[in-house]
Amino acid sequence: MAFNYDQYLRTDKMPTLWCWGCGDGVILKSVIRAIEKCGWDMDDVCVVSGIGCSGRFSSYIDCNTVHTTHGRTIAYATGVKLANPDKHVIVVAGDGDSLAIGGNHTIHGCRRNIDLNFIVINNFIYGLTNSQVSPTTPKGMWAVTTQYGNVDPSFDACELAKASGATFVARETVNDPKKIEKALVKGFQHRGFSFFDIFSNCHINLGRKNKMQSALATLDWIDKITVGKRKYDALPEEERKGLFPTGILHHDDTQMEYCDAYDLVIEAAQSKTTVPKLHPEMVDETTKKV
Ligand SMILES: Cc1ncc(C[n+]2csc(CCOP(=O)(O)OP(=O)(O)O)c2C)c(N)n1
Repeated sequence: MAFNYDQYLRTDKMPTLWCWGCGDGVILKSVIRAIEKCGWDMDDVCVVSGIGCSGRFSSYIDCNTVHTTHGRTIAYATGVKLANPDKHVIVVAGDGDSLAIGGNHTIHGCRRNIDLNFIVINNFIYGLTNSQVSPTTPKGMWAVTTQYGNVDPSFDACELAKASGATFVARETVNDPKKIEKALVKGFQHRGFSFFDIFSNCHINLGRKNKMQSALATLDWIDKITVGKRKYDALPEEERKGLFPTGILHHDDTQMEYCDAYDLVIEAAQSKTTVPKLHPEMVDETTKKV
């Protein structure tokens, strides 16, 4: 039987404002299927999104939603999660939102290992505002702010997340919705900060201005720049250039989650003892050397 998406959507908001052929709808459907697979009740889910085409996510999905300010999704989501630790919080932000204006918030969300599911819809450009360069725009590409070609090296968002302390890091593309769903299910079930870098096609504001005239041409390019992690790992360094590995890139279940750590702080405060004395597992190796 066909999957019934309507029960998860605000159907009165359809059709979406996304351009025809935009990959964001593929991600929306993948998120819905992953929620269903996890058996989550929509009343227990909160979707927090920023500003941008990606920000429309919270308008379309029918659960608790917060459409927040540009670059500040993590701040809002951290508040939602700390106040409601039993709820499932999914954060959706564009590459500009999460890595430019919100880059600082992203690294500290990763560092805290708070149980958020952070989905970066990475279309390599500021989509909504018509083609300003973003931290993931490849070098040499045209953007309205880099009309002679972008000279800034781009971020590998997954490397940034991993280095910042995210305990689950995955990358997939809208060419493979089933794989997105699978990665989301694994990440949603992970207790800690789950970071998803999902490549999406913006053929309108990236593609057609960079010799990829159609949605399909942009999707072909995304296909060419991605390769499964196992294949990627087997490639010699030289051949990895211009490629991004996909799949689950990092998974560490050993780190304490932030709401759990915060419970220990509350316990310590209420018992009027210091945190290190009461909870030695919260003290890191550096502090132990005092
Ligand atoms: C504080 C602030 N600065 C700038 C803007 C204008 N603005 C809205 S969306 C956006 C960029 C969107 O790009 P991205 O985050 O990559 O998301 P996309 O639209 O591609 O999904 C900008 C600069 C804003 N709304 N608020």
